[in-house]
Amino acid sequence: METTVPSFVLDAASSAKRITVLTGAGMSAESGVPTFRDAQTGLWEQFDSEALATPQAWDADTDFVWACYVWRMALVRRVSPNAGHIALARWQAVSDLRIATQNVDDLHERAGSEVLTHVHGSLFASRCSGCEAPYDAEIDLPDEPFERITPPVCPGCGGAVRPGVVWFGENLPEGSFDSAVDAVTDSDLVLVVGTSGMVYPFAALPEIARGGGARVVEINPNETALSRSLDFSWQEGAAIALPALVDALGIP
Ligand code: BV8
Ligand code: ZN
Repeated sequence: METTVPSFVLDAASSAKRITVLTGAGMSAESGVPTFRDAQTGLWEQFDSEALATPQAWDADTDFVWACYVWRMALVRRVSPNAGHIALARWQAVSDLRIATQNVDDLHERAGSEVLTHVHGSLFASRCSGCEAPYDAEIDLPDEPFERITPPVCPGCGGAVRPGVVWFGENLPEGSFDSAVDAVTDSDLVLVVGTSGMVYPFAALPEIARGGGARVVEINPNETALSRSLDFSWQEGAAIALPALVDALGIP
């Protein structure tokens, strides 16, 4: 069944010279990656994802938290970019389109997109929790989830290797938030795709975009904390809406 692109969205996208797309976990949902606030799958079902994504959880039970992130790496390695990721790559190939994502997966890149910034880091950028040195050795990804895995140790200082993600209470990577602010304040159109808009400072970007004169459109099947403060809320999934929009723009 053909998806109709709302006229507000099509007009804004057709006339936009510079576009920034802000993505959250919903962008990867149709690839089979559970969103951040969906109940954690499997072993971690009974744990609140926010409680797990903290330095306190890591200090309290390093092997448990490392096992959780190794499982998420394995899961992302098993899935593929969805039609939404691919549509953004098609669009970026012919337009001034930047992507700033909260997602720690690499599905935008695997679809062929260039990502301006991963404000919450990356699952595949493990580093030493002591000296911060990047850890580039292969990490064994299991076929099924393990409750506890002892993380590798840093060859340089013997510190425990940690996931390359930003936990709650940790600062964003140097300059990442500023580059996202520069992008949205320099755009005519900002798309906010697949985020509940609850995590700051990223969730402040749509408001900052509007302050900079951009039209801001949300693509999300559900209403969110941001819905009322945007120009248009398109209640549709990313893997449906984005291909329909890119097709309607006549992009190959
Ligand atoms: C920081 C990595 C200082 C780990 C994550 C005010 C200002 C500054 C900070 C704060 C503040 N108030 C509170 C804070 C502290 C905190 C915070 O925001 N807490 C929240 C809970 C209130 N923030 C921090 O600690 C941040 N650090 O602030 O440092 C600072 C201050 C100023 C400037 C710079 C620095 C660090 C936060 C980073 C936390 N780490 N991830 C990991 O992944 O394990 S955040 C985590 O949540 C993920 O990255 C995720 O992307 C992110 C947001 O979640 P969403 O992406 O929105 O996902 P969610 O599941 O919530 O929603 C999915 C959505 O998709 C839903 O709406 C659903 O309807 C939709 N959807 C479903 N299917 C589809 C779909 N949409 C489209 N298509 C579909 N098919
Ligand atoms: Zn080290």
